[in-house]
Order: sequence, then C-alpha cells, then structure tokens
Amino acid sequence: MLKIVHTGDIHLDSPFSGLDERRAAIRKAELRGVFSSLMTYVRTESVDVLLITGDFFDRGFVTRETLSIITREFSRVPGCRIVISPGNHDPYTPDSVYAHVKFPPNVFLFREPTMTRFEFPEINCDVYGYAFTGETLTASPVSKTEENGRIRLLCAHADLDAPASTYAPVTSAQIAEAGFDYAALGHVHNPPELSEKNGCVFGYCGCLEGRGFDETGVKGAISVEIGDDGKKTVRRLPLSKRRYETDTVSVTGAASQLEIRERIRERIRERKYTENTLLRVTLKGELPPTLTVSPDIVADGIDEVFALEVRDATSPALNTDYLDTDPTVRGAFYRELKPRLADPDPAVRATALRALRYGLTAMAGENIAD
Ligand SMILES: [Mn+2]
Repeated sequence: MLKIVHTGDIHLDSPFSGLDERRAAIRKAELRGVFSSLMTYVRTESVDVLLITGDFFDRGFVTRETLSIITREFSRVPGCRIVISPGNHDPYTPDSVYAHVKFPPNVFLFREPTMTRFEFPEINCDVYGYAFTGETLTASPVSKTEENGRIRLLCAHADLDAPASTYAPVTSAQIAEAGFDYAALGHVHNPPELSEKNGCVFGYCGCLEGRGFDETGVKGAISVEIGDDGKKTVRRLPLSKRRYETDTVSVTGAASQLEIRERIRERIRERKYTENTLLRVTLKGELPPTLTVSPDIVADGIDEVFALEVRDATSPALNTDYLDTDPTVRGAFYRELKPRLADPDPAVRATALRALRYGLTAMAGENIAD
C-alpha cells in the first residue's frame, strides 16, 4: 500500500498582521508548530510520499529559525519522499530560498514551469509537477502522462477551472485525461469537496492553519492511501491549532455596553468557542439611540477566546414618527440628518448614524465614552 500525505499553502512566516504584536508572535510560532505536527504524523504513520503543493513559504524568504525547523523535520523522515512544487507566493527563482538551501536528499523540488516528473520505481510511483518561476504562470502546464504501470500523482499549484487566471489555469478535463491516480492541488485556502473523474481523485488540501477571517474553520492536510488493488482511501486530516470563526449576535434591546458584552459571552458559551478560536462578532439589531457602541470597550475583558474582534452594525431604535414632528431641537437635529441617514453611500449613512447617536446622547445630558 502506498501512503501519501498532501499539504500546501502553509505560508510559513506569515506576518499575521491582523493581530496585535503579542498574538502575532504566538501565531507565527503556532504555524511552525502545526507544520511540525504534520511532520510527526508523516513520521509515525510511515508515509511514503509527502506532496507540498506550493506556497510553502509566504514570501521569497524565510527566517533562519523556520529554515532550521524545516531541514530538521525533513531529515527526520529519510524514508519519505518529499516533493515540493513552488507556487505563486514562493516561486523558484535564482534568488529564492529554494535555489540556495541544501535540503536533505529525500527532498525533490520542481524547478521548471513545464511539467516534469520524479520517478520512484521502488514504491511503484511517479510524481508529476511543475514550478512557478515567477508570480504568475499564464498557461496550464498539465499534459498527458506516460502509462508505465506505475501509480501517477500530480503535485501542483494551480487555479482549477478558471480559464482567465494567471495562476496556472489547469482544467478538470486536463487532469482527468492526463492519467493521474491522484492530483494534489494547492492555491485555494478554503477547499471545496474533492472531485473524482475518470478514476482520478483531485482537489485542494486548503491551508494548514487559518490566518484570517477569510480562512475560517478547522484546517489541515489530506491523507491518501492507494492499495495494491488500486483502491483509494482519501480523508482529511484536521491539524490546525486554532480556528477563525465569524458570528452575528443580535443585541436588540440591550441597555448598556455591559449587556452587549454578556450577549457575546452567551454566544461564546452556546457555540463552544474556546481558547482555540479567533472570533469576529458582528453586532446586529436596534439599540436605544443614546447607546453608542465602542467595539474595543465591548470586547475588553472577554478572554474566553484567543482573540475577539467586535464590529458594530447596529442601528438606533428611533421613534421616527415622533422625531419627524418633534418641535424641539432634537427633532430639528434629526430632520437635518435625515437625508444623509438614507444616503445611497453606506459610509455616509454610517457617519450620519453616528452623528445622530452622539447628538441625541449629548442632548439627553449623558457622557459619551468613545
Ligand atoms: Mn496560498
């Protein structure tokens, strides 16, 4: 039986710029930690082939620490063939890390933008692939493979079924016709379900660890086992240390920021978000016009999750019939702002809403904390 693990889009040394300095440093270390967890799996499960489908690094360079972890982990699995196909974030160029680092002999790196292959007759397997040699690769390099009785794998960074893409626009039809048994793809961080065509299973592994609110949920790699009878067992391996989640909390009727904070806490308990969650909460609903939400104040003190970002999308519960005819300065203020509260530009509406809240709060004689 042939044991394969498919990973990619690890983006080692990502800056995690969406987080504060302390949390960003933790996340950078965790990303390296998840890579090490993956390599522990490869070692303990005696995996034959590890396919890394591009964007192994986030940029053209890596830190010394990251590089020493990589070479150490790779040399701890001498029996595993590690195949890397550089992607658009880590293209193979003369001044890239790939061109300078001396990897252990069990590492096989694609260096050409055309499809080539590494042959492993001892495990009855050929691995096909190519390298990005710049930030783009405008044509699909995938073509028919040689029928030689060996298992045929593809290890590639590609933008599947996106004909106008400049990131290796490979098509499902090309993969299905090429003769692969399994086609490992990288580039898409939130992977759709795997596909199967013409006996070939193919698709994206997704990133190994989420890096922002556009990469939500549990992330990981893919395990592929091909039996001597050709039977394939493919399953996802959840490996991520933490997960990004987005949620919407209705705060209609809340009378204070403290109460809003409690509603968020309730949601955290309901959904069982924990220290492993980076949470973005969008507040929805209607609040008293005199209650102004300060996202930082609301989020302050909630330490049940690793990081919390609060976004305010509430609107004031206005008795507009009353304000329309209110003869006092409150009514006049409201009528002045009214056209802007209905402006087609959402930024203008948001500013007007804020002005209305501040104004009504001030007129009610309350202090504004912001
Ligand atoms: Mn990527």
